This record gives sequence, structure tokens and C-alpha cells, in this order.
Amino acid sequence: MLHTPLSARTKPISPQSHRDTEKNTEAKIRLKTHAGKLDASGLHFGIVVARFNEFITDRLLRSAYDGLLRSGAKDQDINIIRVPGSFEIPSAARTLAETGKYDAIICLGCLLRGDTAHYDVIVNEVTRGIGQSAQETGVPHAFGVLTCDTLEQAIDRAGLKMGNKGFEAALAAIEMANLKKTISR
Ligand code: DLZ
Repeated sequence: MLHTPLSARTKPISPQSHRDTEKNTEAKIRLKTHAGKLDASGLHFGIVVARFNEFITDRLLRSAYDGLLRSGAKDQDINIIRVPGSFEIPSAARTLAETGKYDAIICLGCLLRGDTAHYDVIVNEVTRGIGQSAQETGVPHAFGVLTCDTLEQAIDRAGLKMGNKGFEAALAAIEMANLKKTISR
């Protein structure tokens, strides 16, 4: 059987038509892409915040709260639940999520390696617990639990050199709450 050479089968593509195809592809991808808006108006949030390392978690809380209000959330639509330490965050987050009253839960805590025996085990447990609560309840949970080696690193992430992870968690919660509404329609 005779084979047609590849060069004879394929038409050469001009650079212009190649650029057009690329532009079309980009436009199509843009049309098909969904991302949650950063608009918190009409949404309800639960914030679960650990008291342990309160010097840090208070800063995370203030910034998360500020992020929600600046994005249009109403004061009365935000509930704050305090728990003793990060270890208690997942169970409280789950209880809140299961009420069905919240569009997203924001989890805030600070685990310091120096302070915590079995640090890695606790970090894994808190992370797994928050993820599991999110997946099993279907309510977005934002992870604002700092896991740091030193207090200095935690301070940097609670408003100093590395921004504020509480604020970032609030924005993630807003985005995911809106995304859930968009993609579950
Ligand atoms: C006990 C403890 C220790 C040693 N370190 C921390 C920490 O660095 N960050 C934190 O959020 N919590 C810590 N805790 C408290 C535990 O999370 C938990 O509250 C207690 O073990 C009671 O269950």
C-alpha cells in the first residue's frame, strides 16, 4: 500500500492563521472559565478562631473580618466562634457547616512547632479535619491556620512582611462561596 507523504497531506499553516487560531483558543478558554467573584454581599460566614497563640490569631481574625466587610458582607451575617486551640477547629467548623446556614467557613489558628509536641501530627490532623469537613458537608472552608517554626514567622504572616493570612482566607472563602453557586447551578 502506498503512503502519502505527510508533507503532501497537511496544508502549510501561515503565521497569521496560526496567530488567529491561538487568539480564538484564548477567547474560547476565557468564555468557558468560571471563577468565583470577590463579592460577599448577601453571603453568610462562620469564622472559627483558636484562642491558643491569641496574639497572632486575633490579628488573623481582625483582618479576615475586615476582608469580609470590605467585600460587601453585612456585620450581622458574620458569626465568630472561639475554640481553645487549633485542634478543636475542625469539629467546630463541621458543626457550623452542618447547620446549613453558612456559605463558607473561615478557619483561623496558629500552630508553632516550638510550642507543640507532635507538631506534625497535629498539623496533619487539623488540615485533614478541615478538608474533610469541607468535602463531606459541601460547604467551602478557607484554611487560615498558620503552621510556623517560630513566632517571628507567624508575626510575618499575621500582618507584617508576608501580608495577613486571615485576609487571604476571607477572600478565598468569598471566592469559593460564589464559585459554588456558579458551578452547582
Ligand atoms: C496544647 C497546644 C500546644 C502545645 N500548642 C498549640 C499551638 O501551637 N497552637 C494551637 O492552636 N494550639 C496548641 N495547643 C492546644 C491544642 O490545639 C488543643 O486546644 C489542646 O490540646 C486541647 O485539646
